[in-house]
Amino acid sequence: MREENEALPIKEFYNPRKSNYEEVYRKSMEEPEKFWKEASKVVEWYRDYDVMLDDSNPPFYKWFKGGKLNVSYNALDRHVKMHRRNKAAYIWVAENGEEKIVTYDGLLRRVNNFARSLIDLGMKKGDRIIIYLPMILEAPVAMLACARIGVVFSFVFAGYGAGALADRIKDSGAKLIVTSDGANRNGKVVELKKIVDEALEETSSVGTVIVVKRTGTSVNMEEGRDIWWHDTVKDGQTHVEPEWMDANDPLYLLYSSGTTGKPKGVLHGNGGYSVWVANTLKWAFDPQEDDRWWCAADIGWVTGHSYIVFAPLILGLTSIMFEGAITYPAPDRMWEIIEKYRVNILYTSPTAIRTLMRYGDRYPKMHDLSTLKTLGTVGEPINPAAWKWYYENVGNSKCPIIDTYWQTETGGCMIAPSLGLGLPPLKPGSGTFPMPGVEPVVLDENGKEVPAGQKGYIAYKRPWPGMLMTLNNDPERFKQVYFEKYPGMYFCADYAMKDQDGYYWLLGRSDEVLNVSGHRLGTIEVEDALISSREVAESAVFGKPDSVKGEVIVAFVVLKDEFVNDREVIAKIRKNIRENLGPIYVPEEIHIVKTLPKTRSGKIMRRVVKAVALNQFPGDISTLENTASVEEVKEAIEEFR
Ligand code: 6R9
Repeated sequence: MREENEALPIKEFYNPRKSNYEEVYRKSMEEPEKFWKEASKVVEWYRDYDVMLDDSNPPFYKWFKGGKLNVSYNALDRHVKMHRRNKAAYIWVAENGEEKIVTYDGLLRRVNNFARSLIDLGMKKGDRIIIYLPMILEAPVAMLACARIGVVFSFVFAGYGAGALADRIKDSGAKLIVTSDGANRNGKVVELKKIVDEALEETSSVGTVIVVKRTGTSVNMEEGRDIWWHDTVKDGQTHVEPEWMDANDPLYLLYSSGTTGKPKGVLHGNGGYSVWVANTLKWAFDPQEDDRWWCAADIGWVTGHSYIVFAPLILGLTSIMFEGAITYPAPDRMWEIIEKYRVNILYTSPTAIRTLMRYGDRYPKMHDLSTLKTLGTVGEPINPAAWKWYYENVGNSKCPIIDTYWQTETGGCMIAPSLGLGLPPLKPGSGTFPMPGVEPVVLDENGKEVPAGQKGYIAYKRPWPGMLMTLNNDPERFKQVYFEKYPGMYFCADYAMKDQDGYYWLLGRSDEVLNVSGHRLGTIEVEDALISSREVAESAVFGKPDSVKGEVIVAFVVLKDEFVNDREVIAKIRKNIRENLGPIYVPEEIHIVKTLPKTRSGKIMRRVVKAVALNQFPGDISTLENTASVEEVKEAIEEFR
C-alpha cells in the first residue's frame, strides 16, 4: 500500500546535539517516578505533588496528586518575572493582513482584566462557560482568564452551527458565553452572535453573553443578558491572584469531533495536561528561545488548545496566530505568512498540505521559505505523496517532517519523531516512535499482540499525564469507550502497524472498517492508494453491502485540476490501485465530484458520503462544513444508476 516508501530514501536527520531518545524513553518506562519528577518541572508548582500517579480507581487515574498550580501563572506571570516580559507571546495576523503583537506582559494584563470581569459577573471556581470565538486574541485571553480563576471553559469552534452549540451548552451546563458579533472567513462575515441567539432559544443555563466587537456586524443585544466586551472589560492594571488549582481539578471540556453519534465531552485537568503538552512540544519539535512557532490549526480544536495556547505559552515561545483561511485571498497565503514573519516551525494538517499541493508547486516557490527548520503534521495519516511534496516544496528537502499522532483525548502528541531528543531516520507516512511515557501496543481482536508488519488495533498499556480525566456527565461511557475492549489499557479506535524496525504506522480509524470477500480492508489504505494516483486530489471510500462479496468498495474522488477533462481517468485510477494494492482493493464504483463533505476541521466525513450514497440517514451532520457537497454526492449516485 505505501508503495512510495521504496522510492523515497529514508532520511537521516540525526541530531548529534541530542541523541538520547532511547535513554530517555527507557527511563520513562523503567523509572517513571524519577522521570516524571524531572519532566514535571516544565511547570512551576505552587505545591509539589505527593503521589506521581494514583491508580487506585482505574480508569480514573490521578496524576501528580496533591500538587497545586495555576496554568495561567505558568503561561504568563512566570515569564513576566523572568526575562520574557517584553517578548512577543503572539504575533496575530488578521485575515485582511492587519497585525498585532502582544507581549507576555501585555497578555497578562489582558488576562487579569478579563478575569476581573468574570469575577465581577459572579463566575467562580468550578463554574462552566462556553467560548465561541474566531481566531482573535480574545480567545486565548478568555481561556487563560478562566484558567486563572478556576472556571472550566468549553471552547466551541466558531464554525459550528446553532444546534451543535446548543448541545454543548446543555451538556456543559454553561452559565456564560463569550462570543463576537461576527467572524471573518474567506472575505465573508459569519454572524456568530446570531447563531448564539438561536442556540440560546433552546437552552436555559446561560445568564450572560459577552460580545467582542470584531466585524462591526449589527447584532441584537438582549437587555440584562448581553454585554459588550469593551464595556465590561476595563483596560487598566489589575491583579487577580491565581486560584491555586489541584492537579486534578478540571481545566477545560472539549467536545470531540463528530465522526460518530453524540459528541463526547472530553475533560482535561490542570496538572497532568500542562506537563504533558509542554513536554511533548519540546520533545517533538525542539523549539528554541527565538523561534517563531506557527501552529496553523484553529484554537477551537484540541490542536489549537494544546499547541497554540497552553504548550507554547508555558514554554515562553512566540507564536503566530492567524485569523483567516490558508487559501484566502490566494493559494499562497500560508507561504506569504511564513516569509513575512520568518516562521521557523510550521505545524499543520495533511488536508491543508493536500489542498495546497493541488494548486501546484509554483505557489510555495513564490516565497522565501528559508527560515523554516521543522515541519509538522497532525490530524490524519499523511500519505507519502503529500509527505514528499511537503518535504520537497515547503521544506526544501532540509526540514524534518514531524508527523504527530494523537487525539483530543490524549491531550498531546503520543507517537511522533522526537527532534528534541535525537531524531530517528524518518519514513514518510510513519509517526515513528512513541513519546517518552507512552507504551503503545498493536493488538488483535482478542488482545494478543500482533507480529511486526501486521495490522492491528493500537492501545496504550499505561496511563500518561495528558490523558482525559473522564467524559463529562458520562463516566460509564468513558470506561466503556476507552477501557472495555482491552481491560487495563486505553483503546484508541485506530488501526496501526508496527514494522520490522519498530516504526509505528497509523492506518486510520477502526470504526470504519470494510469487509470485502472476507478480507478486512482499511478505508484509509484505499484512499491512500487513490490519492497516490497522479490524477486524484482527495477521496472518500466506504463499503457498500453486496450479496456476493459482503461489501464492495465505493470511492468518491476529487480530481486534480489538470485531469478533470481526461476521459480515461477512471480506468487509470483503477489500474493504479490494481497495480499497487491488488485487485481486491479496486473499487467497484468510482464517482467523480468537485468537493467532498468535510468537518470544519477538514476531516473528510466518510460516514456522510456513505449514508448519502446508500440513501440512508446521515446521522449528526452538525459538524459538516460544505452542505453543497452532499448534493453532489447524491447527483453522482443518481447519474450512476
Ligand atoms: C489531534 C487530533 C484524532 C484522530 C485519531 C486518528 C487521527 C490524528 C494522526 C492521525 C494518523 C496522525 N489522527 N493524527 N492519524 N496520523 N498523525 O487530530 O485529534 O480531532 O481528536 O482526532 O485523528 O484517527 O484517532 P482528534
